Amino acid sequence: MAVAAFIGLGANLGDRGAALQQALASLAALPQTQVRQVSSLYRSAPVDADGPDYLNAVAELATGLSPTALLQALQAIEAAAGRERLYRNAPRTLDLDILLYGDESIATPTLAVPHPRMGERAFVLLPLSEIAPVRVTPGQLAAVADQRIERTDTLLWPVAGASR
Ligand code: A4P
Ligand code: MG
Repeated sequence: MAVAAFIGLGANLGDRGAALQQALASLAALPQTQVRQVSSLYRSAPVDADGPDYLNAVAELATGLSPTALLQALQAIEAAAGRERLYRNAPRTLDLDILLYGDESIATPTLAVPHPRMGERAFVLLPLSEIAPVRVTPGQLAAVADQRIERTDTLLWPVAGASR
């Protein structure tokens, strides 16, 4: 049975917009997986990190892949985008994180869901609140109000803003 999984997309090196668009196409091509919704594209200051501004977005998938299989698929897409793991939070051509996987809580050495830091980050909470308002509280949004982020007019995906 398909599960609603929310994926955080980020890039702050190279042609960032093209990387996110290619990543969405790759997500849509995964087995047993559909892209249900994609948020607007946001530009954000690095949080706990250095380097250029990030482009960020959040996508909702309907997927029959297990959490582990989905994580492996995300890492393969990152690798294909030329992602290098130099050090933690290093600037990157593409970062794909599993934010939510249905209502599951997962805590293994390689996978933590919900993503442990998502509640502190405007670059996750704003795009997520656009496509899944019930998954974000007003208190969470208020707590990140000081982080620099702006919504862009770039259309990232044909289904942006589509209703479920
Ligand atoms: N891992 C555990 N849980 C998950 C999950 N839910 N989704 C493990 C994906 N991966 C998960 O990740 C390291 C390991 O985390 C993986 O091997 C996986 O087994 P990584 O992508 O190699 O390393 P990373 O990106 O440096 O770590 P991580 O945890 O993704 O970093 P964060 O905390 O997500 O921060 N500022 C702005 N404005 N925009 C951003 O997108 N991103 C980060 C990355 C920092 N600052 C940012 C942004
Ligand atoms: Mg990551």
